[in-house]
Amino acid sequence: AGHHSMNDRINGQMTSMKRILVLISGSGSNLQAILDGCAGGKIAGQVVGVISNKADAYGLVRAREAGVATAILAQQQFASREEYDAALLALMADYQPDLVVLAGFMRILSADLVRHFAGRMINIHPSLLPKYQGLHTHQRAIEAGDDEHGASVHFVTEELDGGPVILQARVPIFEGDSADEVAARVQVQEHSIYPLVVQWFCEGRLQMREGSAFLDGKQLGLAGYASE
Ligand code: NHR
Ligand code: GAR
Repeated sequence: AGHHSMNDRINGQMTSMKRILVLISGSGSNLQAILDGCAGGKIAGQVVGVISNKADAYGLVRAREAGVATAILAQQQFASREEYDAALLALMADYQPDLVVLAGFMRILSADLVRHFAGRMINIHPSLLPKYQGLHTHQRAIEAGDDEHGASVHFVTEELDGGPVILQARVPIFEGDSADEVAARVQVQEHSIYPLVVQWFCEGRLQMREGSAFLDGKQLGLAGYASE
């Protein structure tokens, strides 16, 4: 493919690289998978910024190594959730993102912020939604005796982990697995499905309309693409 300029003229139409903003709180392995997808030409977009609510998130190191602008917005600087979210919204808007990617971002976002980016913000959640919304999903799946688990990419809506699912990946749970072993197995799958969904969005194939996800104009089912 060689080098692309920011804007390539294809078939007489101006197509531009989508501007991707990633929010993290931790290690940033999903961020890395997306950075690699962009660098390898598999994603028609560029990560224009990485925002963390934790100053020590390793994902910030990954971003800097990739030459991506970073920002830290720590909750301790703010008196209330409302003030934090207002500052976060303003900071995010500065990057003029086409797509906001939550990648291990551990703070619940206010309705105002979510509405501002409606249809342009996605999350990866470590469970087969609608199962196990919220936290500690691996442990909960093990304790329930489930023999499978997984991850879901979904559009972010005001309902926590309740937005329409775009794509899921499944993994087995084996007898005696620890939560860490299951988490590691899930993460391997996350690193393939998240870049794929980001690419679908960047190609203009993915939309949220009236609370449903659409791929190539076709409404996706409750478990997302091709899983029912
Ligand atoms: N915000 C909205 N409005 N909707 C969603 O679907 C969101 C969201 C923000 C984050 C990620 C989500 C996940 O994939 C996500 C989805 C954090 C919590 C949480 O309880 C829950 C779900 C998710 C992320 N956070 C605690 C809080 O009070 C803090 C926990 C901590 O700091 O360890 O914000 O699972
Ligand atoms: C991922 O497994 C993601 O599914 C999960 O955190 C991990 C982040 O890893 N997300 C949540 O639990 C959101 N509440 P990473 O920082 O290495 O991408």
